[in-house]
Amino acid sequence: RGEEKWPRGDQKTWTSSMRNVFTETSDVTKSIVNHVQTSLARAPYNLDDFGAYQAAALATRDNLIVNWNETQIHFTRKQPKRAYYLSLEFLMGRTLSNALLNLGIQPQTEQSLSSLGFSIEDVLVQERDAALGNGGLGRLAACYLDSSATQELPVWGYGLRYKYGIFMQLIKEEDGSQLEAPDPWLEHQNPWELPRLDVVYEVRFYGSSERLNDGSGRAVWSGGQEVLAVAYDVMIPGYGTRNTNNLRLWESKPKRGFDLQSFNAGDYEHAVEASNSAAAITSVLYPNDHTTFGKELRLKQQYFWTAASLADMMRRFKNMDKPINEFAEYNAIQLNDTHPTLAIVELMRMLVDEEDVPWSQAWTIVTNTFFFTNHTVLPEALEKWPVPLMQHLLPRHLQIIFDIVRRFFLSVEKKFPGDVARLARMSLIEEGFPQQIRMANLAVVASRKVNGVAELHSELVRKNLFPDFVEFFGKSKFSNVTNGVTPRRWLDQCNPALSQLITDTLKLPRDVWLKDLYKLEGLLQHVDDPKLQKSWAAVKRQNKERLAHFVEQMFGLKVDASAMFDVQIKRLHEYKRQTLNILGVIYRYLLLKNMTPEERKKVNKKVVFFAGKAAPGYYVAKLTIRLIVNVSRVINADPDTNQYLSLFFLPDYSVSLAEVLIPAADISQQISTAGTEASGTSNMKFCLSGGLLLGTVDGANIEIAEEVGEDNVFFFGHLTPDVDKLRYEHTYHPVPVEQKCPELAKVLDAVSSNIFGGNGVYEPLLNTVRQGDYYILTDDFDSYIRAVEMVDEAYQDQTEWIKKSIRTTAKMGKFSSDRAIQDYAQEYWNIESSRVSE
Ligand code: B1H
Repeated sequence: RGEEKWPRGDQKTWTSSMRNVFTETSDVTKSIVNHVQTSLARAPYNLDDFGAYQAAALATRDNLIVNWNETQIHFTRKQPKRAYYLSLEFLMGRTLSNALLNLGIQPQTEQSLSSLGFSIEDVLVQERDAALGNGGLGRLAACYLDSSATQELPVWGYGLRYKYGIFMQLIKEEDGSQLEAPDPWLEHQNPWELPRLDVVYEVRFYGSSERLNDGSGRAVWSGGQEVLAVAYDVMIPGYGTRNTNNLRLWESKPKRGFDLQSFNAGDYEHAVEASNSAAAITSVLYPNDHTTFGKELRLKQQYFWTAASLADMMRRFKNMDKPINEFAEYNAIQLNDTHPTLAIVELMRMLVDEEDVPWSQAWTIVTNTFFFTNHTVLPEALEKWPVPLMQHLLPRHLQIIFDIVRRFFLSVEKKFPGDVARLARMSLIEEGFPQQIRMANLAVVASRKVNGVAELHSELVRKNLFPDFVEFFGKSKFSNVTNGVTPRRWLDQCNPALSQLITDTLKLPRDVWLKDLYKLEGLLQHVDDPKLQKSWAAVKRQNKERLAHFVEQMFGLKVDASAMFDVQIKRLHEYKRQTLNILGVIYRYLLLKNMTPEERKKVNKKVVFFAGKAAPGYYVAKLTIRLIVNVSRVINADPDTNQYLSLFFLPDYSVSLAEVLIPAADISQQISTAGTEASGTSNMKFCLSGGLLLGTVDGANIEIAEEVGEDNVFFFGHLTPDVDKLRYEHTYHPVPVEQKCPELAKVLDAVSSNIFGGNGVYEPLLNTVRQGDYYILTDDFDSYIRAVEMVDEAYQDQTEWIKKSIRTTAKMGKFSSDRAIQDYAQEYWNIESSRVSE
């Protein structure tokens, strides 16, 4: 703060009273007790674990705020180029343990809590997950924030502060089906956010737009509904640095509490209507992962969020007093899928209508600012918005979209004269009743770079999704950034015993290899060391016992931690093929049933775990859950076989549940139909914890195999180029399952015969396999069963297995989100690290 004149009071008095992060245990204790007394207003003698959590969280938050504030001041002065990550989902999970790790005060806090009579494990689990996301896409955003802060990069996240996150999943006792309940995560005050009631923007909807027709291309948009966006800032600490970045989440609020005129006239309902509709915008996260829903409220969310975020960026930019033409030199915006594509149109609107920038200059700014990540090739996930809906909700934006379309058409026509079919394929507008706006095409046209999230996926993006655009813009606009995960949460925090063993083995301080994950390769030179092998196995066993204990508490059933733990945890979706897994489990069960007791003794003991939510309207996915649950009830109760095979569906999958499951897995199943899973990120997390991979040649599985070597993974199934041909065969030359795959047919018939109950309810699910079989289970089943046998065989040789496990962890360097964020920072955003002084 040096040279500047101190505006008020005596500088020394100010600065001598300012504090740094508390690192002494005694200071931590004082701070916790202080919060119990004042913030919580609770009596210390009857404080429960939840109260202790709240006080510890508030004490930790004070430290975060100090660093966060310093970081914001630092970057405001420094004026570097900044990057913004726009994501409708941030699946953060719990914060306290991560904040303690990153601040470097975990041991002190543990000690302090212990002296106050609390165990840190019991305190940490009091925290509710912040579950503002569906799955991989949202968790990726959270990992990227962690890595950006850790690498001291000026990156902010922008999202929505949903009142309700992803729904809570219950399993009905009567029939094993999924029930949804709300997730009121803000019920207790949330210590991890700072309400910025002073950071507010007005966002308009509906109304009308009049073009000025003065040759400038400008228009005036007026009338309609105005809603306020209020900022809530979530502090994102870096690991081993003071740098603490910001995630800004917007909450919607009515501009006026209620309509006074109606209120005075006694029409109270009408008086609060507008206020209810404003508050509704950020009330709930849409839970339909991978499918567009076409609902007005969702489009309202998207515009509300992008408009507030851009207004905020523009204000920050203007405070720097740079010419508007330099906007793209100071701002990079990453679009996390097409959900924030309206930001492109909104920036055009701001530049043209409000900043008086000529269209072509505005377009140059826009096309230098945006970057677009595609996360899926599934057609049902590609967003399209009906033109009439856009016209109604955002009339000015529709004009701008049509202006973009017109100019783009001219440039395509110039390069490929008369190629009408090409124009139709590339158009941002899909013809039909109604016409629809193709958001992905708009995002591609307006972005500087477009990327997929793993090598194979990026290739499919180029070859299948946007081939015409590759031809038009050139190859260099399309590239790949393979996903990554943060090793802080996904190794050190969730698997502390393994982290310690790695530190001891590498003889490197933990903070060195946790920031440079390629250092894990150093494990390779110790693979043959029997001592390491033994400790490695012991850590896995310990994690399995932790999970076994957890499941025993939940189900009241004994879980054998000496059995192989086989895990598939992810959203329920046909393309992810949980159905293949459960049919494989049934196949194994039927085999066991037919064995003599003597034969059974030779079988590899196995416990299978599933977890995951199904979108509330996704009938087949919900049936799959119901089948898994009911199969588990039968199998676990069968005294002939239950020592050898048991099965659990763990309800309400979450980040926190993943943190218990992943370290305990011997093997994970990553078995999507080839060419459908863009990347997958849990595959990386399992491998990081030494869980081997049973999977298809898909997404990031391929790159994992490249790193660890094919003999350390279990691959099966048809390859991507075969899939279309197989689907064609299914449609035009169908062969009955009985003929094509008799083993599978027997399994399907067993389910049909109601040995798992259901009275025929599973037929629609079974028929997805018997007829059409879009996800090619009938083609992959035999190869899947053989791969599972290979896994069983490999597990018999424990020493070899442990070596595979060590080799797998050792080669995970590439899959750190630090590497991924470096790729984005260098190849895309062109931003630089800058450290906040100590
Ligand atoms: C992924 C989504 C997704 N891809 C639409 N696409 C959504 C699409 O609510 N929606 O409308 C929500 C989510 N999510 C996942 O992204 C991929 O399936 C994974 O393979 C990938 O690892 C992950 C992160 O890139």
